[in-house]
Amino acid sequence: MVLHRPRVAESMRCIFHIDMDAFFASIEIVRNPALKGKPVIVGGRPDRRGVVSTCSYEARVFGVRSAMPLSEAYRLCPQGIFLEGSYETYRRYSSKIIDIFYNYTPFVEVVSIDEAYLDMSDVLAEKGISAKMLGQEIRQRIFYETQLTCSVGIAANKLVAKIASSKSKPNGLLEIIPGTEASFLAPLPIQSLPGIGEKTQMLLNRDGFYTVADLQALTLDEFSHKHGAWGYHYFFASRGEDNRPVQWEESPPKSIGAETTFEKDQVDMAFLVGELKRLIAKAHRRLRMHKMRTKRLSLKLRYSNFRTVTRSKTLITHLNDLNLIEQFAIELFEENYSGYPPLRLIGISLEQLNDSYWQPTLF
Ligand code: TTP
Ligand code: MG
Repeated sequence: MVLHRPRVAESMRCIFHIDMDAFFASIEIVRNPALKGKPVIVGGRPDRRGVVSTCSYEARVFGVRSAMPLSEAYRLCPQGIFLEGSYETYRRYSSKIIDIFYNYTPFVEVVSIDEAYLDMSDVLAEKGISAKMLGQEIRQRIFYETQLTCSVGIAANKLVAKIASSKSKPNGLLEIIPGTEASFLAPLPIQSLPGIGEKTQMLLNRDGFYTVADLQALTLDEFSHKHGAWGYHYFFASRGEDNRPVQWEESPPKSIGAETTFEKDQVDMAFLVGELKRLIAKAHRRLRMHKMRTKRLSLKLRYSNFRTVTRSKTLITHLNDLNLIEQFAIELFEENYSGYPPLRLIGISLEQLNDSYWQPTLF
C-alpha cells in the first residue's frame, strides 16, 4: 500500500535523499579489501559484450562510467579490475541498508537498489537534534553495519535533496537551508535538473541556456510559451520548488528489535531482567501494531570490554503472547549471563516474523 504523508506544511518538510557511493563496486571492495584504492569495474569481462554497471571512483578518473560498453571501459582503463558482479549479494546489502532507514522512520520511499528518500520532518521534531547531526548519524550507522559509504542530501523537498546528495558525493552530506534553494541551484549546469536529458540540454544550450541561473531569468509565461507543460516543470525546478510527497510503503518489518545502552555498566540481575522486560514490551508493541508473530528471539549483550555476543532461540511455533515471549527471553538471558562481566548494553530482537496473527498457537 502506498500512502502519502501530508501532515507537515510543505515549507517545513525535511527530506533526506540517501544514495550509496559506487554501490556494486564498493561492495566488491568490502568483500575483497585487496581491491581498495584500485579501479574496480563491475559488469563483466572486458572481452565480452555488455556494459559497465558501475565502477569505483578510482576508475571514474579514467572516464569510465555506468552504461558504457565494457570494451570502451577497457580502452580507457586497461589496468581496471573487471568483475562479473553478484546481484544477489547486492540485493542483500540493499535490504540491510533499507532496514536501517526503517529504524529511523517509516516514511521511506525506496527509489532504486541503492537510493531512497526519507521524510524526517517528524523525527527531527521528536528527537530535537539538527538535520545534519541526524544525517551524519545515519551515515555512520550504515558504515558501521556495512563498511559502505553513502551521500546524503537534505532539503525541504525531494528535488533539491537529490541534487544536494549528488553534489556531496562521495561520502558526504550537504544540507540546503530552506529559502536558499534557488541560489544553490543557480550556478549548476542545466542538466543537473531532473528531466533535462542530453537532447533537451542540447536544445536549451542552442537557445543560450547553460546554467540554472539562465533558466531562473525566465518568467513562467516565457517558459510555458516555449516548452508547454514541460515549461511549468522547468520553471519550478529551476527555482528548487517541488511539492511531491515522499511515497512510503507500509511494508511489514523482517525483525523488530529494541536495545538500551546503560550510562554505567550493570551487573545487578534484577535490574537487568527489569530492563529486558521493558525492551520486550517495547518490541511487542510494534509486533502487535503490525499484527505479527515471532518464531525466534535474539538476545544481544555487550560487555564492559565492548565484546558483543548474540544468542538466539527458535521457538516451536510463532508466538504473539507477551507473557510467553517474556518468559522465553528471560530464560535465554539467564542461560547466557550470570552477572559477569558487567554489561553496557542489552538488546532483544524478535525475528522470523509472520503475519498469521489470528491463527491459534500451540500454547
Ligand atoms: P548509482 O547510484 O547511479 O551509481 P553508484 O552507486 O554506482 O555510484 P554513485 O556514487 O555515483 O551513486 O546506481 C546504483 C547501482 O545501480 C550501481 O552501483 C550499479 C547499478 N547500475 C547499473 O547496473 N547500471 C547503470 O546504468 C546504473 C546507473 C547503475
Ligand atoms: Mg549510488
